[in-house]
Amino acid sequence: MASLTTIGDEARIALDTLAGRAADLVQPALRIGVTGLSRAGKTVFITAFVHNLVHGGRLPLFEAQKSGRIARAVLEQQPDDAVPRFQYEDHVAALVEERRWPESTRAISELRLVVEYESASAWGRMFSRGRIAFDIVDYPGEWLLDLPLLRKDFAAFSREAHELAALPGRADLSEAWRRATAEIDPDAPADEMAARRLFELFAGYLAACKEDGRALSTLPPGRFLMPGDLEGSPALTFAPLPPSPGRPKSGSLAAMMERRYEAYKTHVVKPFFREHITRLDRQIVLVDAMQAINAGPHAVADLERALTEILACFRAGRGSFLTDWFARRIDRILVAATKADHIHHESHDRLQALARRLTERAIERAGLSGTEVEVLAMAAVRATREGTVRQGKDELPVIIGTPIEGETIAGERFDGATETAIFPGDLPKDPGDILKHGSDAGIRFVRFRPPRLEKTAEGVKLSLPHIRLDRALQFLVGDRLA
Ligand SMILES: Nc1nc2c(ncn2[C@@H]2O[C@H](COP(=O)(O)OP(=O)(O)OP(=O)(O)O)[C@@H](O)[C@H]2O)c(=O)[nH]1
Ligand SMILES: [Mg+2]
Repeated sequence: MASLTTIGDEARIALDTLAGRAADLVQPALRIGVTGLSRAGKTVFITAFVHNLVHGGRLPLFEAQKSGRIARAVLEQQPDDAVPRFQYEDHVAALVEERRWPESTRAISELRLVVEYESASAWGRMFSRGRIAFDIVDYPGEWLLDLPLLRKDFAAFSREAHELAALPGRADLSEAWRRATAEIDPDAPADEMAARRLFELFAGYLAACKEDGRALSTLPPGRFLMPGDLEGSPALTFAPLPPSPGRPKSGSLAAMMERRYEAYKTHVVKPFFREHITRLDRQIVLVDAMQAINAGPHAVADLERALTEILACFRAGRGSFLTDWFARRIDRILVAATKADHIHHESHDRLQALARRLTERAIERAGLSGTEVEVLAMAAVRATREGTVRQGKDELPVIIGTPIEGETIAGERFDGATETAIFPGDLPKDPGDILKHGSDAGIRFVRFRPPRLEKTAEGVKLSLPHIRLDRALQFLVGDRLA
C-alpha cells in the first residue's frame, strides 16, 4: 500500500471503486423514444444524433459538447435482445458515403449510445467520470394512434370508422371499401376470403389517405399501415363492419371480425404500450409540418388531430388510461418540426411558431400537463446552404442544394448532380393564416440530396451539418450530462 500517499487519494480511490461498482450494477440509462408518422424524419434524426456525438460534431448549443466535457461516445450492445437493432452503420453509409437518404424503416428498433463525460461540477467530478447510456428507441407514430382503441369495442370502432370515412376529405378514397362493406351480410358464415378482401380494401383506403397530395394523417389500426412483423396474421386481418343491432351470431363473419379486433388489442396494442412506451424517460415527436402546409388546411388540421392523439399517449396523471402501467413517467417531450432546411432561416421561426400553435392546442386537448414540453423547428441533416440572388433591383433569399434526380420545378427536371439555387417562398407571418388558408403563396418544395461533407485541410471529413439539432439534444439529454 506504499503508493497511497495521502488520505485524500485513498478516500478518492475508495469512492471511485464504490462508484464503479455501483455503475457496474446499475449503469445509469436514459430511454429516449423517437417517434413521428412515417417519413417524418425519425431515422435521419437518430443517425444525426449519434453521428454528431460519436464524431464530436459542431453543436454550440449542446453545452456538454461545446465545453469539451464529453470524453467519448460509443455504441454498445442494447439492453433488449428481442428488439431489432437500429442499423446505424447502414444509415450513415447511405447519408455520408452515397449521399442518399436512408431506406424507410417499418417497425421498432433500438440503439444504445454510451457517453463518458466530465461532470460540470467539482462535486460531480469527485465521483469519477460520469457514464450514461442513452437507449434510443425508434418506433412508428402510427402505433401510438392505437391507444384509443383499447377503450372501444368493435361496434364503436366500426361506427367511428364509418363516420370518418364519409367525411369530405376521405369519402372518395373510401368509396370502394364502403361499397364492398354495404354489400356484405355480417351474419353470413365466417369466410377467410371475405375477411381478407374487406381488410385489403380498408387498408388500401387508409394508405391512400397518406398519399402525397392528400397528406392526411393516419387513422387506426396503426399496424394496417405499419404491420411490423405481424403482416398477414389473423389479428391483422379484419375491418370495420356496418353497425348492426345486437350481438353478432356465433360462427358469423361479424363474430370473426370482432374476435380478431379484440385479439389485435390484446396481442398487439397492449404489449406494445406495456413493453415499450411505459419504459420511456424522454420523448421526441417529429412532425413534417412542411408537407402538411403544402397540402393545405385540411392536412394541417389533420396533423393537429394526430398530434393530439400522440401526445395524449404520454399523459401520465390520474384519470389516464395508462396510469397503472407507468412505472416511471416521461418528464420531457420535444415536438420538432423537421426539414427546416427547405426554407430560408427567416421562415424558421415562423415554422416554429406554427408547430408551437399546433402543439399548444394539442396539449390542451390531450390534457397533458405537468410534463415539460418544448417545440422547435429543426433539420437533423441540413441539405442546403443559404444565399441571395439578384433579380433586377431586388435581392432574393435563396437556398442552394442538389435536388434529387427526377424532382421538378416549373417543368425543369433535375439530374441529381447539379447544384441549384431555389427561392423557396416565405411562410406567412401569422400561424393562424396557415391554419385557415394554408400557405397560399405555396412553398416551393423539392427534395434535396444529403449534403456533401466538407473536408479539413488534413482531409478529415467534418460532421453532418444541421439546424438546431444542438438545441434538441440540449433539451432531451443536456441535464443528464451536467
Ligand atoms: N432536407 C432534409 N430532409 C430530411 C430530413 N430528415 C428527413 N428528411 C427527408 O424525409 C425522408 C424521411 O426521413 P426518415 O428519417 O427516413 O423518416 P422516418 O420517420 O424514419 O420514416 P419511416 O422509416 O418511413 O417511418 C428522408 O428520406 C428525407 O427525404 C432533414 O433533416 N433534412
Ligand atoms: Mg425510419
